[in-house]
Amino acid sequence: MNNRVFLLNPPTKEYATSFPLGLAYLSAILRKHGYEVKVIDAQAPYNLKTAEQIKNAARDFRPLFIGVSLQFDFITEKYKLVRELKELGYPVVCGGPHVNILAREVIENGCDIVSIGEGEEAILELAEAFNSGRNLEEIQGLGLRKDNGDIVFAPKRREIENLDEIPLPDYSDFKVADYMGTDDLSKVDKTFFDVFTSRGCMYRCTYCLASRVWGGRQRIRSARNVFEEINYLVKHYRAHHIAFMDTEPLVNKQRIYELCDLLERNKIKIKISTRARIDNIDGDLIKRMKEVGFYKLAIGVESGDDETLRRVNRFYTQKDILMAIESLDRIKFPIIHFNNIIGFPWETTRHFKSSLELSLKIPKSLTYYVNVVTPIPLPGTPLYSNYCEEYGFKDWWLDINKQELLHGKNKEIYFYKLFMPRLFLEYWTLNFWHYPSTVKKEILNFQLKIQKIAYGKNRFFRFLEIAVIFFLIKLSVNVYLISPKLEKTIFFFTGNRAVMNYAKKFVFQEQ
Ligand code: B12
Ligand code: SF4
Repeated sequence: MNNRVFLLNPPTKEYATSFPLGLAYLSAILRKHGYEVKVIDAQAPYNLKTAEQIKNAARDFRPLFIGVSLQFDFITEKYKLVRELKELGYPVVCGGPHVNILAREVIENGCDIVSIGEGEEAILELAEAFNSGRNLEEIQGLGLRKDNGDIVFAPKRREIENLDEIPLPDYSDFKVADYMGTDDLSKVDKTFFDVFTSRGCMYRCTYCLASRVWGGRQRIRSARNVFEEINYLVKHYRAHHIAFMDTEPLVNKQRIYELCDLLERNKIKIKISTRARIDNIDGDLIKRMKEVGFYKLAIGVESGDDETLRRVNRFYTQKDILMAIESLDRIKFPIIHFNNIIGFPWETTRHFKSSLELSLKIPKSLTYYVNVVTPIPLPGTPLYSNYCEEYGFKDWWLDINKQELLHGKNKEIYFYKLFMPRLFLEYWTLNFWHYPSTVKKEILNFQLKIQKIAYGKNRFFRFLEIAVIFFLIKLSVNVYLISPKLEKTIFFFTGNRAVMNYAKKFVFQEQ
């Protein structure tokens, strides 16, 4: 019997900012059942691994099988690596968000076996089956290519009902320094540890695939179980910042109240950032959360326009957004992050104006930051399937040029990126929606206006300072539109240390 399992987060240009939670969950459950596990995160920025190093490590480890986690970024390169790993002679099993959406594509591109859905029970059953010779086709949630070439899928795997039964993620394979450049977390002014307090989302926003990845029903961990993880991170790693990364942690309010009580009773001092929908903002709850260390809320407002909000299935209005903002302002919640998406295919100047109008109504006393992106038609979402034929972007993630534009680091507009790292121009450059040049300009201007409002209201910059910086940003964008090379040449001084240090004033480290 071989009890060794090799797990891999494959290399990509999009580096990891924290430990790979998915693989940490899988290694925890495997180790609990006596398996020996080797995990490689080839995306850790201070310890990047090449394909050759990965293959050598897998060869030396002689595993029962190789498990690879897949997100869609640079997926064609990941497929290439999967095929190379197969040549080592070990079965390759793929799981993760991309597999949950496009399992057939993953098999067609060379993977032996795919695991759809949560991996904890699946990977155990799979390891046992490899050793016992059980027919893999019987294992729920698996897909594979049979000897006769047919691709078959077993029935869907049931979701894990009691999330508290899953062991806490095992981080013993990872080093903080590989991700942060230092082992001393007190030197890093950034949230490092991600915690998932629930799985699944009951909403159905048309641009999001969360419910397709995790199921359309929210399952929650108990407050005690979440507390145990936080307590472990604080005691073991001296963590001082953590982020709840699940889709909507605040849906069950009672659970968050209980968690607040546990943090307070046990005198756990930690800063927590969390995601929240506008319609889950409850003044009393947020006030209590603030008392125990919650300090940042990331809110996907998405739009200030009621028609757009309806068309993306958000089901709240600008009025509701303003009411929530008012209550956050009353509580003086430390930091709010608003995420906006503009440029949906039906949107015109009228829609952009409503979002701008909303931004102008945000009170000056609220400390907030904004992200503005154009919509990405992610595979598995209605935004993709409803528009892929009309706009000609079928299977766009398989196009390496598009991946380069979206995730590659070679498209940065120097000056713009230095001062406005929160604006994702790559998304706009991809031009899924064939914006005419007038609309492109309008989107860029809109992004800058929204940022200017946020900066003007929240930061202690002099008026002249903001005016000059935004003038230069606009100039750099316009030069870039004419010639990226020219922009690079003109704004070459942005590499200057003094300018870089000054730019830090504009960049909020914890975003
Ligand atoms: C945290 C997070 C990040 C962190 C990653 C931190 C880290 N090192 O893990 C950061 C900020 C770096 C990040 C970046 C990106 N992310 Co991200 N991210 C998330 C987020 C919020 C949570 C992911 C997570 O931790 N899940 C928890 C773990 C437990 O789940 P999991 O990894 O899926 O693993 C489970 C199963 O999938 C399965 N499984 C996974 N791997 C394997 C392997 C085997 C062999 C088996 C059997 C099972 C299995 O078992 C696990 C346990 O149940 C999700 C959205 C969400 N709320 O779900 C998006 C999400 C995963 N990200 C997404 C995207 C697109 C990206 C980016 C490409 C963003 C971009 N720039 O456009 C980059 C890619 C970076 C990269 N290469 O990893 C998409 C994925 C879409 C897709 N179909 O691939 C998601 C779903 C968000 C979305 N847009 O809807 N992300
Ligand atoms: S955007 Fe948020 S609320 Fe909407 S489906 Fe995705 S996770 Fe759920």
